Amino acid sequence: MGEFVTVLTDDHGVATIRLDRAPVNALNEQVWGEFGEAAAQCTEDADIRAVVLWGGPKVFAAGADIKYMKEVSYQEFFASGGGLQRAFEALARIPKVVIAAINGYALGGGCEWALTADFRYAADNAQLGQPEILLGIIPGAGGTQRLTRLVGVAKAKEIVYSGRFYSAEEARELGLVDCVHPADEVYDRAVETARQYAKGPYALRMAKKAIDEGIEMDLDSALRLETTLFTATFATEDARIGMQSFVDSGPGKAEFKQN
Ligand code: DAK
Repeated sequence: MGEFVTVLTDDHGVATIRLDRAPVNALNEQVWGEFGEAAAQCTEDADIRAVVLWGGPKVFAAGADIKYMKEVSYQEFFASGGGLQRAFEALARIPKVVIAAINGYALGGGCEWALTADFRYAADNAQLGQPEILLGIIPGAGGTQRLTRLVGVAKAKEIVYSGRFYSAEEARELGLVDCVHPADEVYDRAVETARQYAKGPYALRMAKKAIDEGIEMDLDSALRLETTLFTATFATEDARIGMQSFVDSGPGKAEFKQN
């Protein structure tokens, strides 16, 4: 358990990675270290089958701690070797379904934290953006890369160049969030969906790997990766369970063991 980042798992195999650093969940070096530990726990713990990222009911995260960051030199950031990117990379690589539940602000590094998830569920009061340009810097933990892959080049440029805040509804239109819920429901909705995925087959891991790693490759290599992972699903018990269940009882009734 970290001081600012905790992992709480419910009875359905859904872990919540909760950030709690008042007043606005600003990210400092300690937070990104704790994100890395939380990502490792969610990756390695077999009882965790899906994950929700949450900053609590008021604010998701207002970005890197500017009061800390303004004292950091080029040499110091260079020497620390991208600790935040490494933590976000570890979160993005969790081989389970991850959903960000966003209340309030998700700005800068906060928006980039949400970009490590498979899906973003926003509260109707959420505001998202990459305002780094207004500080004289650029996004440095996925806001020029994961964002671009998610919403496309032109929309990413608009978000990054303008530095403006987007309402939940605008963010949904841009493709930055997947759905918008009332603020007091968004976390529960994310958990509800995560519980559904938590019952899914081991093949969900293969699907995530095929999509996330495939998008970084040329098409031919990506299709080969897909073939390899498709074939690998036949080594799982879940594939036997899924196909036998279809033959016996029709579609969608299989109860998977996740192995
Ligand atoms: N850092 C530190 N303190 C912050 C903060 C932040 N990001 N955001 C807000 N605060 C503090 C405010 O200074 C204020 O503190 P006190 O004055 O009470 O001491 C308190 O939180 C409440 O803020 P406000 O009074 O401003 O409250 P409002 O409701 O009026 O506005 C706001 C809330 C979140 C809209 C506003 O504070 C705001 O615009 N905040 C800045 C958002 C921002 O620019 N975020 C991007 C930060 S840059 C890295 C890679 C990536 C990054 C860093 C490193 N490496 C590879 C190493 C990421 C960079 C960023 O995220």
